[in-house]
Amino acid sequence: VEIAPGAVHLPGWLGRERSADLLAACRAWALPPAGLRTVLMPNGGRMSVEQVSLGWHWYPYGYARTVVDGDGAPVKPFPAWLGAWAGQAVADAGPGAEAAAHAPAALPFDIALVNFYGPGARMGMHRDSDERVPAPVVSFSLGDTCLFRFGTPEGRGRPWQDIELRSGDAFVFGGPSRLAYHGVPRTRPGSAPAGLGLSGRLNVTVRVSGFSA
Ligand code: MD5
Ligand code: FE
Repeated sequence: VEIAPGAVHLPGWLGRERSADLLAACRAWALPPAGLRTVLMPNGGRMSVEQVSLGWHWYPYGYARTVVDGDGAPVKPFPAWLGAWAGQAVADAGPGAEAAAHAPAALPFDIALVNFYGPGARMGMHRDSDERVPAPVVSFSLGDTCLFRFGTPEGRGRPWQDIELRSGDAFVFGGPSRLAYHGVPRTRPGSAPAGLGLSGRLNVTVRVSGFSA
């Protein structure tokens, strides 16, 4: 379902097996060292979402190889299988998401950011502009349903579209949607599928850094 040029929602794309595998991987990634942490923003606020990075460590506002704003440990490796899933989701999303016009060369996916939303956690409207290439971002959701707000590249205000993201959904942000403002105004605690065994919401975004190793 294309909700804007290059922004393609793939409901249920993960299915049961990949959902269970991704959740198990997230539980391991959450552990220290370089595990789940809250992010202190430059304005002194603390994000309500807990986060862990793979491949390159994201902090406000840049990427590093160690957890420069946490325990200082080396960032966990980015697994090749996760890049393969993201590549398959981009292919399934169709040509609009691939930003073919801008792509210098097909760089491999090399970063993932894992966000955990407990009860009451949210993410304000922002755009993801710390990566150096316009390759698509692929998002995978597990657990509680959330309200996802998708705006425009022009600013954090209206117009926007409110969409529900559910456990198992994939979302591809490519082409003209890659730099759109977006956020998560709320989750729906208790809405996770009973069989999954997750209380809260996990979102995994898979990205291309454009940095040289
Ligand atoms: C989430 N995460 O549900 C969202 C989904 C983040 C973040 O926003 O930065 O970790 S990812 C949505 C996203 C990513 C990159 C680009 C665009 C949306 N976009 O252009 O709309 O935790
Ligand atoms: Fe984002």
